[in-house]
Formats: sequence, C-alpha cells, structure tokens
Amino acid sequence: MAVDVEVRALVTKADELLKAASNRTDPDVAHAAAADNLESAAGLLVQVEDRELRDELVVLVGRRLDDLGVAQRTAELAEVAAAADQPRAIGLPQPSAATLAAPLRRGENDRLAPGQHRVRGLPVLHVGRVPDRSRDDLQLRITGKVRGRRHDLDWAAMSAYPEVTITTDIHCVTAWSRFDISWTGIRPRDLLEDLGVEPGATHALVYGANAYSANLDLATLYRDDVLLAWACDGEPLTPEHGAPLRLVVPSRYFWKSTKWVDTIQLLDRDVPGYWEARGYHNVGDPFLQERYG
Ligand SMILES: Nc1nc2c(c(=O)[nH]1)N[C@H]1C(S)=C(S)[C@@H](COP(=O)(O)O)O[C@H]1N2
Ligand SMILES: [Mo]
Repeated sequence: MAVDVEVRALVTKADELLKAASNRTDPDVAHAAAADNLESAAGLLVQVEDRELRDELVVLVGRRLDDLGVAQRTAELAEVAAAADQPRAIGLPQPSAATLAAPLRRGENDRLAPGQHRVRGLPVLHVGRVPDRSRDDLQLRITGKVRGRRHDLDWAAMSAYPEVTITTDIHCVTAWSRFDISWTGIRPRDLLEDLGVEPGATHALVYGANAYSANLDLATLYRDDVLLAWACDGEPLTPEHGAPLRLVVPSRYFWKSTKWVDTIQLLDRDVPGYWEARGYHNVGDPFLQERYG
C-alpha cells in the first residue's frame, strides 16, 4: 500500500473510533485508540515523498492530534515534514530524544520491521497514570491453570530465579522501532515451569496497572527472549517504563509488553487483552505487520 493511502486509512480508522466514542461507556479508551492510530499515521509522514501531498497529510493528522489534546502536534509534524526535504537533515526534528530518528546503517534494513522508522530513545506510551509502585510493594500473582491455583510472589521470591540479560530490538505499533536495547530480569518460563503449569494451559493474560492486559500463547511467553524485566540498559526501570516489573516480548509489537505487571493468569483458551479487544491484532508480529485485527 502506498504510504499516503496508509496514512489516510489510519486517519479514517481514528475518525471511526472517535465517532463511536460518544456511545461507549468508556470514551477515553476510544480516544486513546484513535490517538494511537493517528500517531502511527504521524510516524509515516516522513515517508511521503511528494511535498504537497505530505503538507496536506500533516494538517490532516496534526489537526486531529491537536483536537485530542496531544499537544501541538501540527507544528511538530510540519517541522518533520519540512526536514524531510532537506537533503542532509540531521535526523528529524522531533519533540524529544526518545523520538529522534536514527538513520539505518548498511545491513540494518532487515532488522527494521516493515512500515517502521528507527528512533534512538524509548518513547513512553500507556493508558492511564503511571502508578507509584516500588519493589517492596511487588506482589506478582500467578493464577488460573497453575498447580496450587494461586501464588503470590514478592520481590525476593520472584528475583530468586536465574537473572538473564538480553539485547534486542523493540517495535511499537505506532511505527517506531528501537534497536539494541538491553533488558534484565527473569524468564517467565523459569518461573512458570517451577510453579507447575497444569496440563491444558495454552495461553496467558499478563495484567498490569490500570486494568491493562495483553494475551500471549504459552509458546511465545516461554521464548528465550521473553523477560519479566526490572532493568533496561543497565539501569533500574523508571516508573514510566514499568517499574518495578514489566514484561518484554521482543517478537511482538510493544503493546504486548505489559508494564507494571501484577498478575499472570494461565488459561486453557485464548482471551483477548486490552488492545486486542479494541481492534488490535491478536498476535501482533511486527514482521508480518499484524497491527490491527
Ligand atoms: N500496564 C500497561 N502496560 C503497557 C501499556 C499500558 O497502557 N499499560 N502500553 C503498552 C504499549 S501500547 C506500549 S507501546 C509499551 C510502551 O512501553 P514504554 O512506555 O516503556 O516505551 O507499553 C505497553 N505496556
Ligand atoms: Mo504501543
């Protein structure tokens, strides 16, 4: 699909979500989903080569983001679009270091999932407020199809499993990718196999603050590169990135990586999580562009 067509499709999707929002019991959710679509569209704008067309799309996307209160995005997007025309622009002017574009080096093309652009930092994205949770408060509940029905692990019990550090790339459905980010924590597999998963368990819902959740099949949750992480790039997780504990699932769009994890529910069937129930793809493989259901 041509990039401008993709941008228009995302805008249409956002408009539909906003139109439906007033009939919903929780309009904030629809607003957040619309904003997510619009941010995806915003991320694609630099790829629109025709200047006039790009300027038109900047206004289309930016106005809507402005209306949603996503802080003066029209002005920002206009800068980005202008920079796209400068032959040797040093990256793209963007609101924060987190979204500074990082040019691809030779050989890095296959690392970038389709439709994504590379950034240097780690943008912060979530529904609701950042909760104030410390390691001392950690109570990780494992429930559902697990031997003993329910386990509540505190920090000491959780962190007693082997510590693992992985370096990986992260792909967010809003079209940014971050390369070579390191995470330290434990493998959910080590924890779950030790507690004893009941036969018949096939999926999990991983819950975090603000009633957020993401669903995964157990084979994915058991992958070597999946962590319940407490550190990122060698530093303890910051509150906005999910402290004290977050899930990291590099092989899926980043919405699957629940922050502020407090519960893992093992299930004998697949139950959609927060975004999966709101139109996102059930699996979310970035290399297959499984963005929306
Ligand atoms: N609890 C919780 N976890 C969450 C989310 C959320 O809204 N709540 N958002 C997800 C989405 S959509 C993304 S892109 C990543 C963002 O993680 P970051 O803010 O550390 O970059 O967190 C994921 N985990
Ligand atoms: Mo996301």
